Amino acid sequence: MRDEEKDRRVRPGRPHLALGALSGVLAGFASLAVAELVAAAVRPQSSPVIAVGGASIDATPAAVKDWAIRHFGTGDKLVLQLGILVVLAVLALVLGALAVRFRRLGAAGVLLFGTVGAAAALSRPDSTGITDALPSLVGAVVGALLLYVLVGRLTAVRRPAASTSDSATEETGDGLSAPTGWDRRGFVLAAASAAAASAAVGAVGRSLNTSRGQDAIASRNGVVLPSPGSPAQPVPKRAGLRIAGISPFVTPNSDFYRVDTALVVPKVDATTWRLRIHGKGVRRPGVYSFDDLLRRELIERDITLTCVSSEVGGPYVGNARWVGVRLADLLAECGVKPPSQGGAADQLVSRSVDGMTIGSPVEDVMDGRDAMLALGMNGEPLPFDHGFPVRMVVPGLYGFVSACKWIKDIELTTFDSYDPYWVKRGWARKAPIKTASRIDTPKPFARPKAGTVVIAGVAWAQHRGIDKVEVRIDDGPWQEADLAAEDTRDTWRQWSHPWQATKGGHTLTVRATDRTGAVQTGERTRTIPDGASGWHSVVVTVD
Ligand SMILES: Nc1nc2c(c(=O)[nH]1)N[C@H]1C(S)=C(S)[C@@H](COP(=O)(O)O)O[C@H]1N2
Ligand SMILES: [Mo]
Repeated sequence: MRDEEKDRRVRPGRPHLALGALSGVLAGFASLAVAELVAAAVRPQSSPVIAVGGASIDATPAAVKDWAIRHFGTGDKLVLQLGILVVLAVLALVLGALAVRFRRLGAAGVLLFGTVGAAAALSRPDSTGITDALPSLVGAVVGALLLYVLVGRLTAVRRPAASTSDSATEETGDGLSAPTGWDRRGFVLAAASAAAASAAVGAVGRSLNTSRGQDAIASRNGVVLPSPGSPAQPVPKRAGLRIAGISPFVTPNSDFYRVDTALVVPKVDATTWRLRIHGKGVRRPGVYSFDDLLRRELIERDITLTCVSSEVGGPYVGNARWVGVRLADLLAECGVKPPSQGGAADQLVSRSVDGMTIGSPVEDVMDGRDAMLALGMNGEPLPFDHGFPVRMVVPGLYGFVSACKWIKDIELTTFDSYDPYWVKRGWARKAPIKTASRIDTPKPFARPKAGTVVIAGVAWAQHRGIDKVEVRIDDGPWQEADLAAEDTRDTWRQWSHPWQATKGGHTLTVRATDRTGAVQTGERTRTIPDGASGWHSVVVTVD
């Protein structure tokens, strides 16, 4: 009898540890699933993975973030979320195993992680209040209870009535008849139903979350962009070369690069959207609705947008036709003067609904260039990914110092008194776009046939314009490439060069000269703090 009793004692040996770890993972899964459902009721951004992900993006050192953008591109956000899930899974395994010995401690651990998620959600710059803590907290409570119950099944044994205070004594039920001393049937049943319930709850939460923003979608569908009072000149026919592999002159919205910190793309309802203009030296602060902007004279301009995180030859550059309101006019209406005319503010800080802050020189946006609050992109309202309902676009400045998407607030201030988001993370306060050029074709490591090979690509020096592009084969002389027609000095320019390719390996290099006469420097620098410099080279083998 004693021996038999002993056999049924809890011995957290290997199998129990493994099942404990499994319980931990199931508890974690249940927590996230419940959180997803609660987030659908609160707002998608408050779900723990999104909140912790957002917090990690903000806390990531600039160099690492830059590396992530370069290596994973727009997929960087997916990689981050998968990373968080992997870390959570490992923690859940450990907590689950721990819970086999220390049941309460395991459950408390789950609650602790819930608190971390809640804290992250509350500390996000776009947090809308205390309810943002709910998804993490409710999820954690459910997860903790589940872990407690599941591990209870693992430690359920028959004990003499006068047994110790081991937590296992709390258990009764089916476990009593389990031959191995733990409630196998109860565990399998509880685990399987928990997994199934979590999957269902998670799926419902997911679909509710993804179908959110119906008002925003409806408002976007309802936008009719009036024809611009100041239309763009037609793109010259010869601005776009017919060469396979070259970047099209106008980048379609679906191919336009996307760089931002938003794990959930903000879906803003244009009918309730407002833009506030205020701050230093703003004599007549204003609040504008989307309709207020639509009623103004609209300008239409072709402007090439460039990201500072694009390496030499990198992909984060695109050219679109934007329609919007001239920013300088709006600022003047609010009584703002540029510093050169005695204005008090030299920095314009734009704020987005997701808490991004971007600083631009007031002088630049009021110097006569076509800085605008864009409402349309390539003939349609801004896509959500690109800032619907309104974003800033400033010719000649990298996106991180100008192109605020989902904008909601413009504050006039000084560079001395405020550092916006990227500046706090080591990037430059001011960043005009560097003169650059890229070989689009042939691709690196291509194997063209000997004979005429057309080398072609794009060059840009927004607001200065491209004057010349030169190509060099190996260490040969620089040869002038043929330039396509220029659209405006705010757009990129295509170029091509027919090369009589000879067999063997060759290095093709390109450099541009802008209208100020400055030749693109061959000196390589990193992207941080104010943009990469250096020449783009492509190595090919001619067969
Ligand atoms: N709200 C918000 N606006 C933003 C950003 C961001 O992270 N959040 N990123 C900026 C950067 S770094 C660039 S390069 C451009 C990119 O614009 P796109 O995604 O439309 O190409 O948006 C800018 N505007
Ligand atoms: Mo950027």
